[in-house]
Amino acid sequence: MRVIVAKRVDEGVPDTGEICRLAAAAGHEVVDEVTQVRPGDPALELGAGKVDELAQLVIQHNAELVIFDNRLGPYQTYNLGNKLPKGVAVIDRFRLILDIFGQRANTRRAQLQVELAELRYELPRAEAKTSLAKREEHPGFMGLGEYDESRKRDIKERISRIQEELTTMEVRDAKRRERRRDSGFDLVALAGYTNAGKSTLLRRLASELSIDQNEDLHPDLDPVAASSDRLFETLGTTTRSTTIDDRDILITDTVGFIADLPPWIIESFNSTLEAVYQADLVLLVIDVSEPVTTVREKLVTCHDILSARNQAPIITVLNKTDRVTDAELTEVKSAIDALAPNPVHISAVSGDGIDDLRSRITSALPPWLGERLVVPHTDNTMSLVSWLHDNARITDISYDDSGVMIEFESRPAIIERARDRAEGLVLEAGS
Ligand SMILES: Nc1nc2c(ncn2[C@@H]2O[C@H](COP(=O)(O)OP(=O)(O)OP(=O)(O)O)[C@@H](O)[C@H]2O)c(=O)[nH]1
Ligand SMILES: [Mg+2]
Repeated sequence: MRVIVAKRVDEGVPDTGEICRLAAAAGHEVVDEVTQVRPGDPALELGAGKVDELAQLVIQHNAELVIFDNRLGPYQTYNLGNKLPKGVAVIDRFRLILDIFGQRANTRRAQLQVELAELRYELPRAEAKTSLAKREEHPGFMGLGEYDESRKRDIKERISRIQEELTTMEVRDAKRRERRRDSGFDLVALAGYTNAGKSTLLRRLASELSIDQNEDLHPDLDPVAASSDRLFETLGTTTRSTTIDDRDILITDTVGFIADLPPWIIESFNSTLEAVYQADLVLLVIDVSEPVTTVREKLVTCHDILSARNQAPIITVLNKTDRVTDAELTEVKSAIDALAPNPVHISAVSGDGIDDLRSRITSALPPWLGERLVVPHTDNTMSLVSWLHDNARITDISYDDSGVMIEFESRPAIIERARDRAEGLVLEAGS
């Protein structure tokens, strides 16, 4: 659609870059923009004169849609609609983000999450309409009020049914994470602002494809798919395996972050973000090629979203170094020093710095512990040895008449399992 974007800021210079990229990501063509520096107007968001100017531009460009970068209340949306030519819709940043999510949602989970976010967006609007109708004495309005009452009930019921289904998926995911940890995998998650380069880095780090059948299917699974410069390219989760220093690692890519996301959108995507919150390590990917103030702001946004739930250690990864000079990189590093004291810098596209990143990953993962087991020869001894070959790093092994001595290093869960199995062998030999 032909679109005019509008943005109001309290002070400073309005920057319409991101809202234009979001509009493009939704498939729109931005034909013009209006901006204003002033306090928000309760009725129209912009000043009345600015809205007249906006209406003129709409006519002049034959625009079909107006997108506000600001959050619009239901009354503001209604009032603005009245000021514009008939048939021209007005939406805000959040409605636009939901539209993009809706277009990209190609898995059951993504669809449920988008629907949940939409219902949460709609609920206060239905409530506003109901209370408006109740205040009116007009009988026609009363009819509308009853309609909205039942619409409100429907929304609430649907919300709780979706939440139930998402919870079931979360339980399934949690079990899968535990299974994966039990079989010796460390879980690493990619997080970061949309367009930072997470999916590109995933493809760089993990060339092998190894995905559970019931993991969300996503176009990113296509190993030759080129990443494009579109915001919110990734919605679902994609997991691939890699091996670093003998450690089997699963890396999960997920939905990107963006500024000013209201809590109801973030909550709607919690089911996807759980992969980040429950990881052993988070790689926070930052696009270092943007202006220093933008890098800082985006880093703050990412920390805000993560800080609510994240437990894992975080490595800050400054990506796209191929686009900056050494001096620029140094400048960014010192500007974010307080937020991200020890970042790794890479180019996911050229491969620069990837080896550094790999070694930082292994040193940040929970350390492997050493263990020494002596087990008797039984029918099942060799199966324990081969299981340890698969799930641990065997540092020494010797056989004699009395049994087998195995020295190995692995994650605590594996050591626990190995001890149990060794005990089983002792019992078996004794009986
Ligand atoms: N020059 C350069 N471009 C990069 C680099 N890494 C990624 N890009 C480009 O940046 C754009 C976004 O990359 P993606 O990997 O899709 O970003 P993302 O973080 O997965 O984005 P979302 O899925 O929207 O959250 C693409 O056009 C990539 O080709 C890099 O190291 N250097
Ligand atoms: Mg992506």
